[in-house]
Amino acid sequence: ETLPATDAAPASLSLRLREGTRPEHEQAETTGFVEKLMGGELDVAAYTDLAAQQYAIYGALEQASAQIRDDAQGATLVFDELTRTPSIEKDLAFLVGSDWATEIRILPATEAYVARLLEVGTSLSAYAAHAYTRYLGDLSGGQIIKRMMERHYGLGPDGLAFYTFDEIPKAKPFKDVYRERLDSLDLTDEQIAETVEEAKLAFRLNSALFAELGAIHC
Ligand code: VER
Repeated sequence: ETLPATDAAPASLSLRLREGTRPEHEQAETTGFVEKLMGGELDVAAYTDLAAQQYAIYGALEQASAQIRDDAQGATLVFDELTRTPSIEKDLAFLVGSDWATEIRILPATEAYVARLLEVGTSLSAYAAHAYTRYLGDLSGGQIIKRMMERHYGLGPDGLAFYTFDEIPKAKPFKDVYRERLDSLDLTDEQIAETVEEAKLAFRLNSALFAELGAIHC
């Protein structure tokens, strides 16, 4: 990779996020849990456990979304069609049963992830980082995960509502709009650097969760 000339326009936030989290993405994608889940070596119980952790994570993320909406800049990043909590609730009702809320248990790595979201999630830069990491991931790799869960574990559409964005028929144009919104935020250089750092942390929190799920299911 060549360094930009000093007079070149600085890279956009969306590009800096993509480039800045590339190693962390690679790391998350290649954890044993993810590789085995994707390869059909695990079972529906492993997928269900992941869904339960995501229930807690999206509860906190979407609580932050509801608050950041009150901020003019924050509001530009909040899209109702991304909201995942009701979809995860549907998936868990199917996967676990109507008593899912008392049956699921939240792992320590999930608690740490949720704590971070509750701590910083209503700052604009941190919200941008966490929402980017999850939602653009769900619209990208998430669609591959959906196909693998269908193929290997006979799921879908019941149990896979999380990966189904009814109001986003095409991920690509939506992701383009989302990146434009990120790039239109009025952030200082310092806030941009903070956003990239927080996104790296968001990936690491996901990897730590996969490690814990791997210790249980692999
Ligand atoms: Fe990734 N992802 N991903 N991903 N992803 C893409 C883009 C992307 C993929 C594939 C792809 C995660 O895991 C996976 C994220 C975030 C995350 C492709 C494009 C696979 C196959 C897996 C694992 C099954 C995880 C765990 C995360 C974060 C929690 C983001 C944010 C993006 C958008 C990158 C950008 O800026 O364009 C094919």
